[in-house]
Amino acid sequence: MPELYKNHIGGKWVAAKSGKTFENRNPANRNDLIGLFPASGPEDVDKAAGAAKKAFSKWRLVPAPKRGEILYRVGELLRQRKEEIARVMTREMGKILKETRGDIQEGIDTAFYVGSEGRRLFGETTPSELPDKFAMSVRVPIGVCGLITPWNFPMAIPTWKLFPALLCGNTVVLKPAEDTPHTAVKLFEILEEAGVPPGVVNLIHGSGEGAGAALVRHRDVQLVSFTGSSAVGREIAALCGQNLKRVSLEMGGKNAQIVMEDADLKLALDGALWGAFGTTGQRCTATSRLILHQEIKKELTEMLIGQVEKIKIGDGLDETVEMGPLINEAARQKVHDYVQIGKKEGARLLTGGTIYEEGNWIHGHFYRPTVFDRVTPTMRIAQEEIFGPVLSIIEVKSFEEAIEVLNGTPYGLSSSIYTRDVGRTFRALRDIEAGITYINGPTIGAEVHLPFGGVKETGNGHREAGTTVYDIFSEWKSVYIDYSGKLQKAQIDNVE
Ligand code: UN1
Repeated sequence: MPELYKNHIGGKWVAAKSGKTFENRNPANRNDLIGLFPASGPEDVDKAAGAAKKAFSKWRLVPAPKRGEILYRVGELLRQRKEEIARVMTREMGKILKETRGDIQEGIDTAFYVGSEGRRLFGETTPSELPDKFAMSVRVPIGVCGLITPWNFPMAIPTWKLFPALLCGNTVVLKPAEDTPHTAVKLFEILEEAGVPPGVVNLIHGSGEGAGAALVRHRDVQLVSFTGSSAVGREIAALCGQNLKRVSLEMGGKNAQIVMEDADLKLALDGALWGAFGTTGQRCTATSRLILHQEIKKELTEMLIGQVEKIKIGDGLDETVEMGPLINEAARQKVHDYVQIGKKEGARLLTGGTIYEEGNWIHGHFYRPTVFDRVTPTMRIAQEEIFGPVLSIIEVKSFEEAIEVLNGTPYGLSSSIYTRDVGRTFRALRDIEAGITYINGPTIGAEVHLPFGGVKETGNGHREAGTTVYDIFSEWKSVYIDYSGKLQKAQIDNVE
């Protein structure tokens, strides 16, 4: 019998009201059934939102430093169980152990970083324009937050949202991706053990249509924070707009790495390999376009192909494997479809472009790392997010052209340029349209204490992580205290 997992509502582990479940299988081997998880519906969401609403009345009054101390305990428990959870994560979503350990480390870093904010969470004081009057601004919690998170960072991304939401005094309902419910269960075991009071955090498993949509629509959910595809993000934004809910969206990317003729080519090669094929290309920060100056294009392309063909594909639980499978069959099909589109558009396939089904790997969703050359900036493979191990090489003649090509997509999450020229570095920092820019580093590698997010259609103007995340999860209240003992009128009594 497969293991049966549950939702977590009001401090209790409970099945979906309908009794329905869905399967969670290992993407490296579909014969490996990890367990059954509740296929929740609106009635389960309603219970979870109710529990969160009830818990909010007390949680908002717990001093922020005390809320932070609970997060320190969460961080400590995550640290103790890092290896165990890394294995759970690799088994359910496929990325290699080194990366799943990194994903949990990102959660640990977030716990300690956000926990310490409990003793800051600063507002401002400022002189009033009137005598005997005091003015300040303070942060206040929003209420019940609905968090909808993706499968590619099953620990890091939920913690980026959940920990700041809690620190600010909100309560939460989390709906993790259907492909990674097990990691979310592990996180909730830890939240419970660390002493987060019942109802403050609630976990609802299920699909976007079955559970996610009900969460977004629920009248008691005041804020929705979503990371995922642009298509779903647009729908969520529209629903939230109708009800004037706060909504924070983190969506697609079409990130590029520029390599100029003066770059350290070995360094640029290592960056491109990690950026394009780390996490099997399934990061919103992944490098999907490599913009090469014509003078170094031939040399770097040859170096790249030599390395790409050596990448060891397989089960991420094997420490010698360098690239795991894609998350599911639909994702593999999407990647394969884009490869056909690229070929039809006239791009030249240099390596990969096929499903990988050798030896033990016939039961997993493996795909060969793929590189296209002679890609032009307007081709679909250079414009649309593929979310897989496909890299498109675009040749340029100048720095100006490189920046223009980099900026020429609807997205603007991460970006990178390899050059040794200080002037170009600063021009790139000024002119690149992206939320994150790396100089002489790949497009991936964001740290939790800097703002994370993108411009243009990547997001809706918010930034997670950093000091900016607290602006998502709190409201500002301006406070005036008049101790003059008389009616004082701003703008009217302070005549020159
Ligand atoms: C994501 O791609 O969804 O910078 C998040 C990085 C990671 C976070 C990525 N620290 O790639």
